[in-house]
Amino acid sequence: MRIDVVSIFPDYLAPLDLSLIGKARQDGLLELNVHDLRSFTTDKHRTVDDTPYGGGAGMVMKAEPWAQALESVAAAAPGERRPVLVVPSPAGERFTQATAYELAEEDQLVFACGRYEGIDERVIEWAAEHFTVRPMSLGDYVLNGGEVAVLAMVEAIGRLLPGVVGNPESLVEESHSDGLLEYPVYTKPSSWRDREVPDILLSGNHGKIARWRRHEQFRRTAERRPDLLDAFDAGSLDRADRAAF
Ligand code: 6GU
Repeated sequence: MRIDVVSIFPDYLAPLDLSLIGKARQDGLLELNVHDLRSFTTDKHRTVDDTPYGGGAGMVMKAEPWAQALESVAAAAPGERRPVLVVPSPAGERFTQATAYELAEEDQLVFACGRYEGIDERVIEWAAEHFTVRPMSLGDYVLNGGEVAVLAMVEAIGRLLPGVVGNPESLVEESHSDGLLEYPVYTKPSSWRDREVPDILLSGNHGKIARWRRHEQFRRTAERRPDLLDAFDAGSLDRADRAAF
């Protein structure tokens, strides 16, 4: 997969050199390029923003530097398929684990990090000629710009690429992979500061352990994220699930 990120703060994306994603880049599993939007300006002051038509607070990102940047990265498209342009915005569609799985199937993702009050809307319309455009939000709160959201989205997508996570089984049994939160986990010692690991986990009975974990998933989800249970596909419940539910 190829990922291009366009930002006026390329240094914000430096953590993508580290850890799992940094290793994936070193191993050639992921090609990731960060571009400075200002390098696509032509004026002396490298201007990327201007005042909003209609008035109001703040500044709006100008269209032409974005068009230059996006044309440049689209020209480098690695595959036959049109690249996906992800536009991080609190006004976007919600980014979920399902979105991460979808985007992990693409040949090229381009992330357009807006700042200020956003990017001139005509860029988003025009970009649909070259890209599949996906405005995406992490959740219902406001960040100062798209960069931190891109760190989160690239990590969520990158770890799903083949070979990036050493043991692919760890992707199966994690929160949100099956619509429920993860069960609690414990390690040695079995007794710590007068707190015991649940007996069942020491029993060696793997059938019982699996049922206990499933039950804990439902209990936790009901307590912390009841909205997920509303959306949970009741048709996929097996008999043990129904008992736990
Ligand atoms: Cl993707 N961008 C910004 N600027 N704020 C956000 C967000 C994204 N998701 C939640 N808040």
